[in-house]
Amino acid sequence: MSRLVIVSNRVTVPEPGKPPPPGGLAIAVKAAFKNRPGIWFGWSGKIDDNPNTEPTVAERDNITYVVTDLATADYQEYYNGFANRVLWPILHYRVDLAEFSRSDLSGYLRVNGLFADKLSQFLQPDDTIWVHDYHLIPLARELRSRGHQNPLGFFLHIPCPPPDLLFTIPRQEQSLGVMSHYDLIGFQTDNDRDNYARYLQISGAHMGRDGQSYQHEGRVTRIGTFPVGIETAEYARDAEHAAHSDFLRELRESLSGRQLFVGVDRLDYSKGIVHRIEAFDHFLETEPNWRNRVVFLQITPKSRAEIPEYGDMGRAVNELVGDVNGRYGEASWTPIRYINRPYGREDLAGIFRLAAAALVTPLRDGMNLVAKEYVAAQDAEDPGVLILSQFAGAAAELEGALIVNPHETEGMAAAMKTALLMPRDERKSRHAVMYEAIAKNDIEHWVETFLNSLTESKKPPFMAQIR
Ligand code: ADQ
Repeated sequence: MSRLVIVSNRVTVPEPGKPPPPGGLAIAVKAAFKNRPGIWFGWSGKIDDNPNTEPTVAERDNITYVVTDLATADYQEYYNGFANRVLWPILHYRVDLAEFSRSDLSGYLRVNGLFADKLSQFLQPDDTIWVHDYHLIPLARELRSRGHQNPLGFFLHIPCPPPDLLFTIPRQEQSLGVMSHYDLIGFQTDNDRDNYARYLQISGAHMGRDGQSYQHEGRVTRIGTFPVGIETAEYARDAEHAAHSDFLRELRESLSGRQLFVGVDRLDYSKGIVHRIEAFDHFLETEPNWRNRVVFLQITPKSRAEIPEYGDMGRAVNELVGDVNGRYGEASWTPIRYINRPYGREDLAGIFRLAAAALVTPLRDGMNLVAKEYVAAQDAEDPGVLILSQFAGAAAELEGALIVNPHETEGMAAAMKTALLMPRDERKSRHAVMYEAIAKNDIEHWVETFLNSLTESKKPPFMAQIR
């Protein structure tokens, strides 16, 4: 078996007793190493302005973590700049929030070159290289230009919008346009993949007959859909176990028989937290009978705090939570419990199991693992209800959810009431179809199908399909 080399922006070397930072990508990627030895390469999360510092290497389980620091300018231009103020908003359909500067783009390209330089010394010719997410789109070109001919795959964890939006990325030919150096590009949904295929067509790419591959300078790149999953069976076990913990007992007691709604998201404008709270507000306003009978627990660790749009959004949420609690709250009841902290996986799984409904209502999301974790955590005999945005990639798979449009306050409020009143039989049948989907398409399935497809991409019969 060839070694697997995974590259992602941020790599956290596990420390005993320290929970990993919340984030869907790291959780998914870690699972790829389960039965494979390999290297996980990326940014350490530290800033160091000495250009000669060598990457740090640490072994944990069967993973070799290789992490490198970033200089202040790199961090600002690559991470806080082009990746998170241009690519993240535009790929989440928020052109209005994008802030472009040429120096940020050159910082982005420079850091991709730097990653390629630092990674090169660790690569062997038969390694399979899998690059993750929008921070590292040009990495394949950088690696190829340093002579690496390894199988090279890329997976985009976030959405891919239609071409009109992609073309708003200034100088997009330098970022999105250099993906032909990969052998395989994976997307979360068919919609994302098809959007990228149309972008390629409009850009004049030489498409294969199947519409899912293209050729550039003698290299064939395949595109495909690989919806990311979770460790479904393990998660379900954790949730069952957590149901008996002291933590859960305390939480259950604190509810005094009230129903629980749960929302779990990084603090990010794509997650629709403001819209969700407005809908809960509307629900309490129009359904006075439910006041004092339901608690909404929103768990939201802060992320990307140095980017102004994130600070603005954090303040908007604080204000709204205070407003709703002030208007409806009573001495013995706080309608919204709002927490800016990560929780351990087991505690979170237990919270999901206890909750009558999960509010997973992003304005856009590549997939959204919280939706899948909520389904996995339920008691199949008495499951809760998933309220899910039609704009989460997960909506394509989770047909048993109550699908909502997060831009329609009344519709979301109505779904909250429907969830609370849904008969057990309907909850069970909805849950059963969703559980079946996430058990089949679990994380192992995602890893296997992507890596098999990457191996296939290198084989001659596939190459012959190109006109
Ligand atoms: P994220 O935007 O980070 O991921 P998501 O898929 O929901 O979003 O994953 C978040 C993960 O962090 C979940 O596993 C969740 O349990 C965990 N988490 C969130 N808040 C937490 C908290 N307070 N405490 C502990 N854990 C917490 C990106 C894309 C998604 C895509 C994933 C994976 O934006 O669309 O699903 O990558 O591809």
